[in-house]
Amino acid sequence: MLAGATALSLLVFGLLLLAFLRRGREGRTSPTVWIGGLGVAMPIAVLLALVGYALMLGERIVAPGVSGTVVIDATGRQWSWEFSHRVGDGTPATHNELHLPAGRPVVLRIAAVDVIHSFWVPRLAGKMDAIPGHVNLLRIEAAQPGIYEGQCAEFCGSGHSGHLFRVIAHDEAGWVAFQRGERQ
Ligand SMILES: [Cu+2]
Repeated sequence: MLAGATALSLLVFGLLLLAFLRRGREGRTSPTVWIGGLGVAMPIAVLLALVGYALMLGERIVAPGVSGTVVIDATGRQWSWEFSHRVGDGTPATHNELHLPAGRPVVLRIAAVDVIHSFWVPRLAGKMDAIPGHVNLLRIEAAQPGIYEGQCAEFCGSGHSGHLFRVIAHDEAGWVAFQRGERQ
């Protein structure tokens, strides 16, 4: 977006400068060409390209089924989060601690058991509503191993301000250990 906006700005300011430099001289290009080309055709081409790119990106953000994708159930309740990691045998469900592998896409199946909550890890992804009886998908990816703070972003009662959790992104070895049920 920045590169595109910069290129368009340069073009517009360049044309403006040209108009000042050639002030008083008769232009050879008709106004219709300017309006049709730069006023109609170019915006349509730019907007179509941007819409296409946005749709592609949107699909990538929500679509599960990418190979190597880890799927985790995230369930909100008053006032805790439960995470079911569908990996390994007998991997325990965790409370208020979401474990995932760093550098790999993870699809969360987000729901709630009582009222509407909202799953939010500001450094990893946008907010996603956690709704009773309905599963919302959210694709997240932690680029680096580490701990990321998360919180409920929908007022959900008197315990809302304490409705917090953390995301623990493991490196490869840590993720293998977690899947084996070894907690560090
Ligand atoms: Cu909540």
